[in-house]
Amino acid sequence: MQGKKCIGCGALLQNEYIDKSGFTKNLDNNYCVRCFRMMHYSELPKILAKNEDYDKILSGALKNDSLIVLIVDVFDFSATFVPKILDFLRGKDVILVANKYDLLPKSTNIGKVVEWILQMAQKMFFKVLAVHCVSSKKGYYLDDLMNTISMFRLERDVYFVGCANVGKSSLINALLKRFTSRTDDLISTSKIPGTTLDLINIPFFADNKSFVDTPGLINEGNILNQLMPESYKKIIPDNEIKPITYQIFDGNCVFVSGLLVVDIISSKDLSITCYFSKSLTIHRTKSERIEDFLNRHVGEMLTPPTMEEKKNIEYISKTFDVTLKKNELFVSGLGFISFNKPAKIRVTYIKGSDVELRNGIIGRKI
Ligand SMILES: Nc1nc2c(ncn2[C@@H]2O[C@H](COP(=O)(O)OP(=O)(O)OP(=O)(O)O)[C@@H](O)[C@H]2O)c(=O)[nH]1
Ligand SMILES: [Mg+2]
Repeated sequence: MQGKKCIGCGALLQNEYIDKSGFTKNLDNNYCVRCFRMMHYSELPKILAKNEDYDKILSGALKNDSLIVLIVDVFDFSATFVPKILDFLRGKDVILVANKYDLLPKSTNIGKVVEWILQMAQKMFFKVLAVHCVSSKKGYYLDDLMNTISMFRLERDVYFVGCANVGKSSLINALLKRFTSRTDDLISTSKIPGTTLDLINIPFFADNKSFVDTPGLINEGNILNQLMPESYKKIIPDNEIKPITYQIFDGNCVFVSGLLVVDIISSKDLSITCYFSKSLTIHRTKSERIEDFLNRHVGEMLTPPTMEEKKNIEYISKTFDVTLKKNELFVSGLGFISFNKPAKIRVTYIKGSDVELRNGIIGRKI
């Protein structure tokens, strides 16, 4: 017989191993010690979900006729709309939800973002029933999403699936608060990818069907994987992003703290618009000083990375051609820069983090 599960993370409750998932002193408790401490002391979790278990957990749970809410992070879209998850979900009924819409500038046209997301889905030959932009943090557009879920549910459970940290658990909590009498969080959430450890069944519908939260797939190319949790706070934006535009000339470069350097090799009348957390430092200087600047200032003026992190990271450089169609430089887990003109650029970044040029999500079109 299966034992009782922690309501916060889905781990099986146990009272034997203090450093393993699901530990609680009293098996009558609803939450394990890890989740209790996350909720009441804002402690960051140390035990995290692992990608090795992902396939087993998900393939065991999803049936061919399941209704899936696939959640992506609208600010980190290209890193959270990933082939591995899409391949799992092909042929199933999927509602695609872009969460964290509150991070995009208020002036963003939501219709254009939805259109952009549909184009991205089409490019991956991925069919969806509908696309929604929401914010579980601010409660934006939850009613619209709930209407779509009700329309397509047909007496089925609803599975919330997606990469780690996109806000799956936060979205379920937000729906519980909006549509039931709950007023506080039920499921544990945190800034650290890998918070939900196993499936969590949350009875929600009058026909005894449930919302099912699932662990997230940890995206290896996310810049956060190269850093330590103390830096996450600065990198992950908390509030609406305020885009900042700079004029920039050949032979100049832009530092985004010590995480990214964009060096302009050739262009004319170039201006770039940066979309990053406001806790990061944007610094312009001459290109010939890049290496010297990184050596001297990372861990100090250019933090993150911290001095401690600096010891374990390696920088690599790659040249890109910004074009009419690909006018936005995206760095997984960090943010993006949009260009107003074609340009040749050299990008220096932390080895292991994914960097790509893409068609701009909200940046000005060239
Ligand atoms: N700005 C903003 N942050 C959000 C939103 N939704 C969730 N977050 C934050 O994103 C982080 C991750 O949220 P979770 O709900 O734990 O994400 P998850 O997808 O369940 O993550 P795993 O369980 O690790 O797979 C937390 O710090 C949340 O506060 C949102 O709509 N806007
Ligand atoms: Mg979760």
